[in-house]
Amino acid sequence: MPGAAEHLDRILAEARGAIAGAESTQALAEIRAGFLGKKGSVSTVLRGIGDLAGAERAAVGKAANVTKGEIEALVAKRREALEGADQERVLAEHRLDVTLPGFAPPRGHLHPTSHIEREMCAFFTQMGYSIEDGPEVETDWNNFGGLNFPEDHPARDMQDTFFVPGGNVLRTHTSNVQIRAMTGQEPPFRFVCPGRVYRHDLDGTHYPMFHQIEAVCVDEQTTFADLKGTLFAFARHLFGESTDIRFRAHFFPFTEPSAELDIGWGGRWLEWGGCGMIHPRVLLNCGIDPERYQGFAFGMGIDRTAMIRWDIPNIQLLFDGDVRTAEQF
Ligand code: FA5
Repeated sequence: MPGAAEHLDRILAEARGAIAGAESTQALAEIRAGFLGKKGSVSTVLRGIGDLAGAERAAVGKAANVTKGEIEALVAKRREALEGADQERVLAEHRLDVTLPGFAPPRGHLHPTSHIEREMCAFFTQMGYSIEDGPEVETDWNNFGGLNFPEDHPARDMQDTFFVPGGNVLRTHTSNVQIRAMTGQEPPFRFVCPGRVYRHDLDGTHYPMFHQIEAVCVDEQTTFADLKGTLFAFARHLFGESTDIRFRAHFFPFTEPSAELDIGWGGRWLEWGGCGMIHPRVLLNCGIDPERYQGFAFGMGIDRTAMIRWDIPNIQLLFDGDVRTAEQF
């Protein structure tokens, strides 16, 4: 093959220029195929050596293989450079600024009812009251009978009861815990019991499921003055020193005398709870001697307390599950 060496030199020079000018790995692969692929110029030379005479065949074959090796080396070097540049570009485009402040995850909030319930319980535990508990599905005796509600007496209708099959009720008030906690306990004692209660009731200040807290204090000398003093201190602690508080004579079968307690709220009186001296028959029902012991009890709505405290205009706002309500407290 005349001038084979020069031909291969030209191919190599051409390859050198083309490889150096390749701007992407894709372009580089196409350039490589133009020289070393099946129809590439070096491959064509290699295919032709079969027609050459012995000595020339060896020389041209060797030279072509050297050229092929040099082109492979040039391609590998250029590929490495292009891949490095690609990586640099990706890193620059997706740069992550680790000094940027992160996104704060949303924080949970106590529901206003839970918030005020804790505060109400703390007021009493600081004064030595214990915390008692009772079930929400209750016997007729603990919810009504033991509390001196006569059988078939309209007083049971005072509380729009939900009856449960089998003779039980959804407790209508936390006063059921009076019977549970006092039965078998020897005075003196004082306790509070917060919890859920249920009534067939619905308007801006009433809800079918709501929360009450009950307080009971029994010993040999507790009087109505103690009841008033405790309630006034409690109301002022929750709503402020200048709170308007009013006692209004009332009837409950389980207290005598009894009163309802109103709080001045938004230019009107809002009922907050009921109270009175525990009826001697209730003490007797719990095995406590009413000739020796006496005491007071009161109970109020916890949700109602939250409404008064934070000027929440409608009780339903507390129960519609909108986190924006809870986030305001
Ligand atoms: C009672 O439930 C008595 N057990 C309270 C009591 C305890 C009196 C101990 C004497 C001694 P009353 O039905 O008035 O009383 O309810 C008490 C308070 O619960 C109300 O003043 C009000 O604050 C709240 N309340 C009553 N019904 C609802 C309701 N449907 N939704 C929200 N709060 C209510």
